Amino acid sequence: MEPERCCESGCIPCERDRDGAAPLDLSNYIGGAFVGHSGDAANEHDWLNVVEPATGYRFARAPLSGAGDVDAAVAAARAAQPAWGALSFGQRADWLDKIADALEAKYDEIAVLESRDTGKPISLARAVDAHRSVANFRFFAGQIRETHGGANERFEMDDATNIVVAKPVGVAALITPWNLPLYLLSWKVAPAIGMGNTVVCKPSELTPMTANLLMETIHEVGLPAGVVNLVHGDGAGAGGPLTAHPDVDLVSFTGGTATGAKVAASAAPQFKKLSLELGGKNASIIFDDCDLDATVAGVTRAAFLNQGQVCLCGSRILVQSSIHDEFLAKFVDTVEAMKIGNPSDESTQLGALISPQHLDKVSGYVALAKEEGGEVLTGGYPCLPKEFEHGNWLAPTVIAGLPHDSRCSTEEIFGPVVTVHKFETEDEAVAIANGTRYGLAGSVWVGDLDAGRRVAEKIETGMVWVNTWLHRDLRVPFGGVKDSGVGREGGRWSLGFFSEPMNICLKHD
Ligand code: TXE
Repeated sequence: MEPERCCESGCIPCERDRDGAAPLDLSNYIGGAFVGHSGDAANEHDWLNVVEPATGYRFARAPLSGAGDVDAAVAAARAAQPAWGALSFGQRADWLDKIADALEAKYDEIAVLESRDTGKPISLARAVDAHRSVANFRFFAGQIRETHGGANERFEMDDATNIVVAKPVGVAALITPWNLPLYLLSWKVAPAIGMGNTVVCKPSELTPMTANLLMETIHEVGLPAGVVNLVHGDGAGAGGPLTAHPDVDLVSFTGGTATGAKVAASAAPQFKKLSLELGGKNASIIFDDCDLDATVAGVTRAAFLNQGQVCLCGSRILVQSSIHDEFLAKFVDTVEAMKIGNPSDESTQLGALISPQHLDKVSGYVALAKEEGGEVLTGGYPCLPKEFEHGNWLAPTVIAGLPHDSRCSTEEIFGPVVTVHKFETEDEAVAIANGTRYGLAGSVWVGDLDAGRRVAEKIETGMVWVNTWLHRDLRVPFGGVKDSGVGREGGRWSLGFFSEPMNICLKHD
């Protein structure tokens, strides 16, 4: 099927203000105050436009901050760190709970803002983004309180006792992407401050709204000034100076692999603690003894949740040859029945892609798939009401017949596009699954759980689900191998990353 834009004018999405309404101007949050940035507020070029992906309307502007703003935020964080780090784990856990309570009161506001800012369906923004953002603060409050920051280990010798204490690292830079804005920011802020660090957040310039809401919430609950700071801006102007800043001790980054390499290069000479959660090209491996209907439902969700813009999405579907045709027929039917459109409609299952540039990238891969010999079984530009003609839309797209080592089958597309491949044996499935530079996640769909476990262990990734996908327990390690990143966060791995373990050896009399 040939993708075609159904917009009458055939124009590309563009930025406009709805009914001439003035956009909301956001501020940085530094040292406990909302402050203007160092740019010229009267100059349009010193702002970043925040645009609804579904309609192309601009609705806010974020400051295009620079190195001076980063310096101010890092200085505020540094000044606040000693007093904050001196609180007990229990006291800091109480603060995390206060933030969770205040965020929970804004549950619907989070969902509406996130849906508007990212183009994702409101039902998803509520169930996933709003829910997890609150849960992240609550979970880390509980874990830090229960484990005293994980620092309760003792090692006895005949003549001495070793105790291990977890000390704060210092000032943490937290850099987040646009696909799960508050979900991922809260995943970093909660353990970072819970362990006694102070932080400077740099959210994606494409989706700054809920980061702003988090700062408002933190301000309302009265968190001590400087513990959490936020600088808006792009990667070159704000992200780069932040990761390279000599007074930043730790960098936690989630984003694209190419950007991750730049972040690593700037952090390495100063030996900063570093965690990189990068891209993925995850396989969903389907064996012929699976429960086919449950598998079709699970694999569809894994492929297209958040328009396929989740690093964990199963964008390569490997099917055992004996059920390949039956699976494919059911899968395509299921995909074509998905409801795409108005993100604020409760029944919508698929929303818009994040930006016109990203839509171009994703549709470029669909064009490439045809050059590489693939057949597009379903997809294209959806026909939507006129209100959405300037949005970034692409119907869920299924491509078959591609070589498993083609570019479309091995490179991260990060959109509603999946490739389907046939395999005969377990070894072949594992070889195809491992045939990319990425190694973040994967799923196995199988009747025999022992076989599922065996296959899972052979896959070179940080996480594999068997007969499920994105079934998250916040206590488990989260992260990838190969080009999908370095380090683990989640549960005690987050507490470990956001602290320095120190050994104190007490010699007995
Ligand atoms: O992300 P970027 P982009 C993948 C996906 C996507 C690609 C690029 O394939 O197509 O990455 O997306 C900040 N120093 N993922 O360009 O650029 C930036 O401002 C410090 C997967 O939107 O990686 C933003 O806050 N920071 C991913 C954050 O990095 C810099 C989710 C992420 O932006 C910087 C998103 C620099 N030099 C995209 N340059 C996932 N793992 O889920 C940019 N930034």
